[in-house]
Amino acid sequence: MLTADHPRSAAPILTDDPFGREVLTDPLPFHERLREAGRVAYLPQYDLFAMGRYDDVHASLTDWQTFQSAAGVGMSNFRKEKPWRPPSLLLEADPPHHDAPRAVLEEILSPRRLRHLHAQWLADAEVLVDEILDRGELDGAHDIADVFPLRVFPDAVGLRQDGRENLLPYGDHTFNSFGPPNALVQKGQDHLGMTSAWIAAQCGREALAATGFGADIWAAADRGDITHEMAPLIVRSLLTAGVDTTVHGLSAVIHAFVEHPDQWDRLRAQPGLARVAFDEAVRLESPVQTFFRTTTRDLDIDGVVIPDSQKVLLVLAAANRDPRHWVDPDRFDLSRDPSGHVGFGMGIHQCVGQHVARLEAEAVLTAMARRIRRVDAVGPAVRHQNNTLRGWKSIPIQVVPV
Ligand code: OVM
Repeated sequence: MLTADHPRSAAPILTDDPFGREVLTDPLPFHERLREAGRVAYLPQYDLFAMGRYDDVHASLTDWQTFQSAAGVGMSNFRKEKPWRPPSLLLEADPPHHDAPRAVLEEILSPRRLRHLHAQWLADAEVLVDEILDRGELDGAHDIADVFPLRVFPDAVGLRQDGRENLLPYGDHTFNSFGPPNALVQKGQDHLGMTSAWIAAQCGREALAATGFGADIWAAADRGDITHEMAPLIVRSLLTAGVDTTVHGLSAVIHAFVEHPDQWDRLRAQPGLARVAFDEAVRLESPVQTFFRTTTRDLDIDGVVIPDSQKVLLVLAAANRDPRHWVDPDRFDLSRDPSGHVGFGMGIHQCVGQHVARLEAEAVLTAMARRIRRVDAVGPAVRHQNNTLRGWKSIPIQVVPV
């Protein structure tokens, strides 16, 4: 095994580009090389370290003192480079600054506070399924996964109607920006000024409806749980992380069922498995493939020294298919217990919107399972390309009613 030419390290070297077209098109071979290389590998192209084994990714996500987020969770090191936008108060913050925004948003998005949305979202999903059945042939990515979050989430936040078409491009660009400044980031620069301005304009109290997640955030500022200066940035987090992620999570579970018709039969027989199915798809596909952390000290991992202030790429997707942790990891299997997957992260930054995502997925899958007997592919599915997200641009399907 080659060793890195890093002065204080002896990590196995991987020459893969995790953000190159080859890996983004089919990341699984890279994930296996990364796991098999050792507990940590060095990627000379970007001068960064990477981890892909479940135990190590899990341990790093949980150890926020050693693997900090405030220096950015993308490739850019905020200790050395200026962030492209004011850092997120949640994603790109460490305790103690992280704690108040996190506590506020966690309460607003808690299962108890979401309960009142359940019936409405199921009714919305049933309308969508009616429309789907009328068409017969459709695109599972475009007509289901893109559509449903955009119908329910902006209303739940309390956004105005016009301009909502900015949400997906803004999220997509943000997730591209966690990678290197490659062509995918370049592509987003043209409309970024307009899109960012629209997003910023929706974060103020006056732009938001009197009820909804947005108003709840401003009410928390009035109570003094956070400052009024923090409120718009916390609303921004909802608009950044709340749509593309669920879109790609939904496309993952739709694609998984197209590929595993036996599991669709199982869901129809037992619709209560909808939530398990969604989490199993999040494990299998990892809609958020990677996040970085930055070391706060020199650390030694089995003789491999990672110096202080180094970027470490945590490959959530590799951990979610690590055969050291999962039995038959490449199988989409509703009889598995997927809990413990790191598709939503782990530790203090674990996805604060996960209950919203699960409620959306439960609504869509429950409505589909009641009315749709089969979901058949009628053409090849086409991948969406993003430096961080993995999902589908197109899943051509035919739906057969019960
Ligand atoms: C944020 C944010 C942005 C992107 C992703 C994310 C997955 C959060 O602005 O807080 O979490």
